[in-house]
Amino acid sequence: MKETTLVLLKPDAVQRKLSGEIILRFDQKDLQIIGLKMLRLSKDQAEKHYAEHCGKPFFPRLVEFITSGPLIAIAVQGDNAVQIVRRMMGSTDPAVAHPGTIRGDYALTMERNVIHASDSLESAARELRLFFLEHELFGIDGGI
Ligand code: FUP
Repeated sequence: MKETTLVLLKPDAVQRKLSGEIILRFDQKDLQIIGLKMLRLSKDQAEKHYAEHCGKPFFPRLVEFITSGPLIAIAVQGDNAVQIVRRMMGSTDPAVAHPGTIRGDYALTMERNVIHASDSLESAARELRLFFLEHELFGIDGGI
């Protein structure tokens, strides 16, 4: 089934100039980029995006990190895009992420793990709305 998922190239990825290499992986996989923008999140936007982690010990540092500089938000579309992009991304902790995955290849620590991708269709729908207006998405058949 055609799905659209939200990818964030986090501030460490932008600062380390990894965005090109990561975007190339989605292109090579034949996924479709249907929206892309650079922005810096406000504290409020970051807290909304990571609402499920509110109250956890790592939450303040997570919000501080994700708001620390510009990030690149990408809407990625394709068959089973949610699961496929999660698999390309690798485990949350780069210490156990397999080589060949994005986190496995480019990240060293959980607090600077380079990339976010939605973990379900429901999260994808919610997160895409936080980052993109309808007219900013260019789906293959016009929709997401
Ligand atoms: P993921 O879906 O792989 O990005 O992982 P989570 O949604 O569980 O976590 C979101 C972000 O919180 C991770 F990218 C890194 C950070 N995090 C920590 O810093 N410490 C933890 O113990 C868990 C997550």
